[in-house]
Amino acid sequence: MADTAARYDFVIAANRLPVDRVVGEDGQVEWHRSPGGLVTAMESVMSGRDGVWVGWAGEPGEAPEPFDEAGMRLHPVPLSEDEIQGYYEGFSNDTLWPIYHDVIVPAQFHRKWWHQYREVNERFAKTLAEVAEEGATVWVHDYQLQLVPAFLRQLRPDLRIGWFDHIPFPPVELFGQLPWRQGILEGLLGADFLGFQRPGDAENFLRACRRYLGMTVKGDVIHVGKATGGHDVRAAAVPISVDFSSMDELSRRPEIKKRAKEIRESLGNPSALLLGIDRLDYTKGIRHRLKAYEELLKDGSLDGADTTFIQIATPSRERIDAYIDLREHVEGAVGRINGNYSAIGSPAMEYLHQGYGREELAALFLAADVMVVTPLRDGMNLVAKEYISCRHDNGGALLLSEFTGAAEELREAFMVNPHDVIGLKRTIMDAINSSPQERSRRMKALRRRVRRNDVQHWASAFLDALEAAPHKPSRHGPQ
Ligand code: ADQ
Repeated sequence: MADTAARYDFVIAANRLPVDRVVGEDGQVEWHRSPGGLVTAMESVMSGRDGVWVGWAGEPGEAPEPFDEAGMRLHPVPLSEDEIQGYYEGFSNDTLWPIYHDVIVPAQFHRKWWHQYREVNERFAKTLAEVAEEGATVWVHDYQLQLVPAFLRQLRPDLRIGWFDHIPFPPVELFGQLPWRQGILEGLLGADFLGFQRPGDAENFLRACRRYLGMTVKGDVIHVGKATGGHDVRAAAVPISVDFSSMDELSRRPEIKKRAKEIRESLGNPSALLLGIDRLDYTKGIRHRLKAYEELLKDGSLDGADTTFIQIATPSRERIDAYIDLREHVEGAVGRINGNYSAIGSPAMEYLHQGYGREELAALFLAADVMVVTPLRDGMNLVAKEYISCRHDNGGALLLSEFTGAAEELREAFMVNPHDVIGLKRTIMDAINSSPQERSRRMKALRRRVRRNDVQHWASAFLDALEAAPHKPSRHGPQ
């Protein structure tokens, strides 16, 4: 049977497919599974089901034919170079991303980007409508695809449609800035269930529906009138997590422990090793943590010859101005800190603008005394949970911004407001100076929580909520 005729009863839609295209030395194209918990979680929900993942393959132009990789069927959606600039870099990452992250940098509004966003969302919906079996479950991911639920419901009212928001949903005062706020809300309301990272995000969404669509909300359910589909939509928090057991297992391997030791030795065995691992993004608060660290070195609280801060900053969105500016700022600060405070063989900072494999990340987590997570706003922050998963020794201290989704669960972390530089400096010192007993007490509690609420738990909770969500009130009645 030709693939265009193939139908699946479980369909995932995300901006990107879970693979990266790699051209081997012999010129052969290979697809490598992308790292990260989402793929692992989706693999586990796909196993035993007849599933397909719909998304962009990462290269402009015509899409490759559907293929199998990472244990699933992958169905590419094409994007032109112009659409990558308008739908993805433009509307998704230069309009929505800043609005949804507290307008840390100003959002750019361009009508052309909005039209491209609509067109690409419609294309995704059409593809989904083609590959979904009668009555299938469709799980749409993230802010790039907020119009897909309504486009898809129009084409295929028989489907059960869920959407999960990986990033925050902004308060109405910020969301209201969007010239296309009504269109976004109507797009989302095509779903049966909308999942958010925090209860506060779901509340922000419900409030926006009341304010900008004049809708009535009962508890966490909105009734969408006949004119726009006539069904009920539930919005609730289902916080994402990590694959605890696989990170735990990985970090117990002798070669990872050996590598962790090597990392410390290569830095001159500092008394305190601090670590930051982030995409190089202005939401992550990298500038704020470097400012605090530099001041601690300057005022003599820390000795640069005996302390090292490793900052791994994965390249991200490198054609957008705000990211270009951030990179310049961070690299300037790193150069200044090292110039002023390093000793030969004992760097005050180690900065790496590169991606790493899971093994190296696990070794870094195991090596670090203090994990520094200081976002100004973050949907969840998986790095914090990965650090916890790797600390089977119950060692290490997690310093965590209260503006992450993770802060709602990870109460035993050393909490900080990254805007408060004095508080940030004090908490860094508290974390560095905390006793092994205190670290162990905190880490044990954190590990219990992440072990229980892991990524598989998240995926089942989302799918259960989607299954149970109010669907067609005429038949089942609103819940
Ligand atoms: P991100 O903003 O990308 O995710 P985060 O949750 O921290 O942020 O996830 C980043 C992932 O990339 C982690 O799994 C991390 O290990 C990995 N990573 C980071 N640097 C790396 C490097 N140099 N090499 C290899 N891997 C690296 C968005 C939202 C978050 C939300 C997630 C999931 O912004 O708030 O937690 O989605 O919903």
